[in-house]
Amino acid sequence: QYHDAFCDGKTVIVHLFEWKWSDIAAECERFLSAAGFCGVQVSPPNEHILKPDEGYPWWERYQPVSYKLESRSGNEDEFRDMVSRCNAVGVRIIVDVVFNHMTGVGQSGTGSGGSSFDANSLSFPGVPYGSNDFTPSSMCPSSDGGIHDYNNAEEVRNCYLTGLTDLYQGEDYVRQEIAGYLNNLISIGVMGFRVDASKHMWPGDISIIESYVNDLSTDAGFPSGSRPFFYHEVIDNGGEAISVDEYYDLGRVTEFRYCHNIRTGIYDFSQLGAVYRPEDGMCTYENAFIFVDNHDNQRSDSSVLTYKNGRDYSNAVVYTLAQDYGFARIMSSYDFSYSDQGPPSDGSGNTNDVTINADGSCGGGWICEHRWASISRMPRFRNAAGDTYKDNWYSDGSTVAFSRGSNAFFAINVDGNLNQNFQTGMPAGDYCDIITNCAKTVTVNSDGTANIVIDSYDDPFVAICQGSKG
Ligand code: LAG
Ligand code: CA
Repeated sequence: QYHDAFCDGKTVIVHLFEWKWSDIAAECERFLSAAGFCGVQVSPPNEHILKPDEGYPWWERYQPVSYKLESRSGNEDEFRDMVSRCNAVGVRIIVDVVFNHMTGVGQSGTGSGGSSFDANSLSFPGVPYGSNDFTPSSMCPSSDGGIHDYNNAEEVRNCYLTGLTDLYQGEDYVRQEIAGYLNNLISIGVMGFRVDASKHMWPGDISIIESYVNDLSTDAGFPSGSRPFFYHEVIDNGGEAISVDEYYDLGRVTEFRYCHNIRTGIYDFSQLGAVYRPEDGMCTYENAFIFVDNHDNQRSDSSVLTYKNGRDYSNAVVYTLAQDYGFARIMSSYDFSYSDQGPPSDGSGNTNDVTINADGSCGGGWICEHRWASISRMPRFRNAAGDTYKDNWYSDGSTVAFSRGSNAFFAINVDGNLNQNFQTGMPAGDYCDIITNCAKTVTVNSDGTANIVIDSYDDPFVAICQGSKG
C-alpha cells in the first residue's frame, strides 16, 4: 500500500533541517533541480509549542499543538508556494509528520499558530483532541507512565516518550484526524512522509492510518494511482523488543546501524564492503532508508560522523551515494555548539534566511552539506546507477573501487596518489569525471579497463557514469 519515491528515476533526498519554506522554494529552483535531487525532507510544518525561555530550541517542532500549517518555517500560503514551486522544477516535498504524541506534559499556552492547548488536561482544541484520544494509562505497564524498558514493546508503544502525551492510534477518531492531516498535505502536492517515532506506534495502527491516506495528487503531476512514499523512523540497533522488520509492510525504515557502519568503514577501508550486515538484522535492500547522520544523532551520538568531521564526513556521504544499499538522504545542517540550539535566528524565534555566498557555499550559520562540491555532484551518479548492484569490487588498505552494473564506476583513495588500472564494467569511451565537474576525463578501453588517477590534493574520488561521456 505504499510506493517508493516517484521521482522520474531520481533517488536522493536532502533534509533541509529547519529551513524556512521560502528558502526551500528558492533552493529547489536555484540548485536542487539541476543537481538531480529527487526531493526535500522538510521540518514538521504543523503548529508546535514555543519555548522563548529556552531560546527557541529546534525540538519545539517535535511537540505538536495542532495540524494547522503554521510553524517556525512559515505559514500555509508559504508552504503551498514552496510545494508548487518545487514540484514545478521536479523536486518533491516529503513532510516530517509527528503523530505519536502531542506536547510534553506540563506544557500549556498558545502554539505557533495561535491555538490554545493544555497538556495537563490533554486538551488540544486546535485539532481537536481531548482526554479520550490519548493512550489510557491502564495500557502502559510502567509505574510512572514513561518509557524506560526497551525490552517491553507495550511500554515502548503505550507509555509516554520523554514525557510526551501519547496519542491513542488504536482509536478510529485519532486515526481519522491523523489521516486528515496527511490528506491535506497530499492535496497540496507533497510526495510522502517521514513518520516520526514509528517505533513508538503499533504497526497495525499505522497500517490502518496509511489505508485512510489518499493517492498522490494528479494535479501535482503524479501518475494516477500513485501511493505516497512513507519511511518510518525506527531506531533499532539490535537487542530490543522492537525490530525494523515489523515495519516493512508500511514503507521504508530508517537503518541507524548504517550510520555506525559507514563511520567504521571510512576509518578502516577493509570494513567498507560491510556497511550492510544482514546477519545483524539490518533492513533489506528494498526497505532500508539510510543516512550518514540525522538531526538527532548528529547532536547526541559521538559515534557518528557529522559536518564537524570535515573531509571524513564528505568521504562518508560520497561513498554512501556511490554504493547500492538503501534509499539515501543527505543531512543539511546548521552550525551548533550545544544540542538544544535552534537554527540561526534573530533571537525572537524568527529563523533567518539562508545566505548563499558567491562561491556557492552557505553562510550565516547554515552548513549546507548538500552544496559541498563532491557531495553535490553525487546525486547524478546515484541516479545513473539506478537499481544496479556493486560489481568489479576492488579493495585494499587505502583504495576501494567498484562498478554499478555497467552504468557507473566509482573509486575512492585516501592515502596519497593513486595511479592504477581497474575494471570499470563500462562500455568503452571517454567519460567525464563528475567529481571534478569534467576537469578530469577517464578513458574506458574496449575491455572495460581504465587507468584511474587520484592525486592527493584532489577530492579523493573518481566517479563516472552513463551520460557523462565526454
Ligand atoms: C523523534 N523521533 O522518534 C525525533 O527524531 C526526535 O528529534 C524527537 O525528540 C522525538 N522523536 C520526539 O518527537 C526531540 C528531542 C527531545 C525533545 C523532543 C520533544 O530530541 O529532547 O524533548 O523532541 O520536543 C524535549 C526535552 C525533554 C522533555 C520533552 C517533553 O528535551 O527533556 O521531556 O521535550 O517536554
Ligand atoms: Ca505511542
